[in-house]
Amino acid sequence: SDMQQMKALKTDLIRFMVSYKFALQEVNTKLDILKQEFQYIHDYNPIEHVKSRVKSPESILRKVHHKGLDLNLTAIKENIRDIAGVRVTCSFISDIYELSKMIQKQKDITVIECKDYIKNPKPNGYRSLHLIIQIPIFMSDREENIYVEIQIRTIAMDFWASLEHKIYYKYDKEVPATMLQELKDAAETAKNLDEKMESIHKEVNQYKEISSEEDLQELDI
Ligand code: 0O2
Repeated sequence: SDMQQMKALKTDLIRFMVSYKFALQEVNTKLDILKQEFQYIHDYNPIEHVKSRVKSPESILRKVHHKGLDLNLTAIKENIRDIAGVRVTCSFISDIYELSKMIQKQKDITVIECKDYIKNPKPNGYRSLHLIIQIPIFMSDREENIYVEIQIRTIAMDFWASLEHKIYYKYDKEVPATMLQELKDAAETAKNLDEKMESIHKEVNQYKEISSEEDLQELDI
């Protein structure tokens, strides 16, 4: 009957929405554990900030339309892989790759795709490391693999991307050429800053290693 159909649809929809919420919780826990473990063991924290979101229904529908998908949950689930999104900011580029490796090594995570817009920036200057992963979530009567997009960036990359995003929408996607060029220049500046910070960071680490060797000598170990 109609009533039964409505009820079934409602259950499907609720399951659909909460599965992304659960997947984000799983990923957030993993990141939090990595962050804490790193702090305890290495006395250093590669993760500055983590932010996650479930894509809004409007935004999902826009993407369905844009990609010319059938309007059903199965098609959406399989083809829109950033419904659950996590953005991680790190201090240094080396942290990004370190963190990405640690995520990819985890046995319950399947890496579907790794897009390196740091080695290959987008033409507009956008840089970030994107991982599309699948993570299992365990519910009362089933197990499901859920896609999650993890974007890993430095603070400078994030600063650039959020300004670019704002400008893109402010000009309703028709950004004047001069501003596009300015953004590209800013992306180059951000890249130079990242490289400079990385090299200073490395220098400090070398110094730290030397001085801890001295500590050991002092301790006569
Ligand atoms: P929102 O509002 O952040 O959710 P896809 O369309 O995702 O299947 P694509 O284009 O290959 O395929 O994905 P890509 O390049 O990995 O980009 C996905 C997300 O990365 C975007 O999500 C943005 O969050 C971010 N991103 C990519 N390119 C840019 C860019 O040039 N500038 C900024 N500021 N962010 C970018 P959405 O869904 O487009 O947007």
